[in-house]
Amino acid sequence: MGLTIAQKIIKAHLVEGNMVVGEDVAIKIDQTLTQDATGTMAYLEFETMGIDRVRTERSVAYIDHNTLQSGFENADDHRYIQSVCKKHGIYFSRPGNGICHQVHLERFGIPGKTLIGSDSHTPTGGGIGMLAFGAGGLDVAVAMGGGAYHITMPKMYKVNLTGRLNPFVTAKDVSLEILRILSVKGGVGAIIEWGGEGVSTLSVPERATITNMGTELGATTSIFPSDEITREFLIAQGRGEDYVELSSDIDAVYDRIIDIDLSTLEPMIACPHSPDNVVKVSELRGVKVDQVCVGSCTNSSLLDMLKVSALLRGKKIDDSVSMSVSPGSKQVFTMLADMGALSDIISAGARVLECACGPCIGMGFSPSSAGVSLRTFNRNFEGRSGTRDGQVYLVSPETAVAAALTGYITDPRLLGDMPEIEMPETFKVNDNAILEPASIEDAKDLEVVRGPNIKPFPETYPLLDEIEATLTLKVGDNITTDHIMPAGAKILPYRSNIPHLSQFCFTVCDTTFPLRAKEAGKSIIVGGSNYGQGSSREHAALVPLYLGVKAVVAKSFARIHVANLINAGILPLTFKNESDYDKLTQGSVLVLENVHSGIKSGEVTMLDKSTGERILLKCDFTDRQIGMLLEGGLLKYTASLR
Ligand code: MIC
Ligand code: SF4
Repeated sequence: MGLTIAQKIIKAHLVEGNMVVGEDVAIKIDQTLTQDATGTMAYLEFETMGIDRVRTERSVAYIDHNTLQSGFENADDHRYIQSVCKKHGIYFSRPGNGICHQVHLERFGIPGKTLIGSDSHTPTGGGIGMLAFGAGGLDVAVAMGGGAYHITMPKMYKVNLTGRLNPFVTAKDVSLEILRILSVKGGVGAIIEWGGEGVSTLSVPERATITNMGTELGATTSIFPSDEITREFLIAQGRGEDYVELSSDIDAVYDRIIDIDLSTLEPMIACPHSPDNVVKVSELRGVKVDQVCVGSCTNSSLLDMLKVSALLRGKKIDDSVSMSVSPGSKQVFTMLADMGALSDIISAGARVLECACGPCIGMGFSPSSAGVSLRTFNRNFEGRSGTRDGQVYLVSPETAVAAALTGYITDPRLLGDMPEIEMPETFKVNDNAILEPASIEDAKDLEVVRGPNIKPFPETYPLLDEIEATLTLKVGDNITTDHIMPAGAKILPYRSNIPHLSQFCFTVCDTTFPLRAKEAGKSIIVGGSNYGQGSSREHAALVPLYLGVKAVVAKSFARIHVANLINAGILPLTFKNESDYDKLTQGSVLVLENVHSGIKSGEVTMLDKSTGERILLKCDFTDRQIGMLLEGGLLKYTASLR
């Protein structure tokens, strides 16, 4: 039987397990990346492992999330990360050098290699044929130490592309279309492989827009073949030697095939507050827009920016709209300037922001009260923009410009003819903002610098056989990690200070939760389906751990979050019978019985003391996961093996 591209890469990196769907496989990791909002914790975890030097082929730390520096906190974290990198063999991408996924694609991505990153959009690397996964910081720390990465062997989906995109219809619209078809849960447990003759019409940055947003499908990852287009991209980056061809076998077997004819697609838009709430732009024509943001790891490539600049050339943004443009990298930014395209953006009245995540994670540029914001980003979860009642829509750069010019949601095809975009043959390569680590010899004498904002990792505890705890919070379906542990300008600077962060845990859903959880001492959280979707932030597990959360009982979990819960020693269980969810009331006292034998047999009984009823819960843990849960998380488990 033939293999898919992903299966070929997994096979070449397999360390443990059989490649049977649903079984645990451990794979060797060639590259890692971190960003600063998750990186501080990841490097603190790496340091506790006592390993001198990273054991990967390439590890890179990016500073791109926390760049506001409204106090000493971010600057301290940056300094800490920079010093850790120098000492332990990690490349350090300075603040201003760009968004991790954009820079990694440009400068480090290699087809056929494996990559894990402490950021859920690491699958962006799939655009260049990498098998790239988002993971919690602890998993990234283990990989930096040379440990394998464990995943449940995924199903294989193929999206078969035919035809070619029409003018004003873009890779972003392809992403939104697949979200419309599959929903935010539709990719769970699957790797999405993009193939078919339509693939050759898409450039690497366009492919990367699509693999980037595969994260919003809940997919394990997404990947494109590596072909002539990939080779040209690598040559243009001065890295032609990194090219390898990658394709699936003709007789590769897929669990599901979805056909998309690119020529039939129209501009699409995701409405508040979910990336799968997708309709055609033409259906929303006439909705007033207050703000437009172009950028983020989804749409900040040179191609995206050149399109924006060409459409803005000689025009003026509507008086009622505030527009921001954040180029994805220093390379994109300098090339925009050199090509004269930046001045078209500035002259039209856009506010140019630095090369960073910025408004995407609520670091400034929040919309006005109930303001309508059209963003080229990948997530529009409630409150994420920093404005609680902000109405965020996700669109392509073309649709964003159409709204900026007219003040209303507008089908970009009404803008007239799409200007011809001349892509340069080579990219301007200047890696002077990527600092190399010290040599092994020099590293010995280097000190790691810690600021006062870095607080110790929360204590984890061995799993009790009987857990009596209060149901302190009952939430519904599709709870995101932005609900569990919000980000934004006021909170993000404290990513290395779990006690401080704990005041904000779940406050998007219930402002009284942190206090109630503390008072209860031990808590159980009950959730609906797809609990923990969205980001990879392990803080969405570490902060509940700090607040005494012992278990989460849900209808189903998102992949990275469930791994983070287990890494933190919090027990994730699902309902055997989903209708039992309705029987539980917030405030009841629950008892998980015979937990030690239950997690091995796959069934745990939960007594609801307020009704006297027993509810059956299930789990399907690997031996390694059972080990982690019993010991109190991954760090203690790893120590127990020594
Ligand atoms: C996001 O887009 O939600 C983030 C911020 O990049 C997160 C990481 C984080 O919370 O630090 C992600 O996607 O994993
Ligand atoms: Fe940054 Fe937004 Fe991309 Fe997350 S999704 S890495 S916050 S740009």
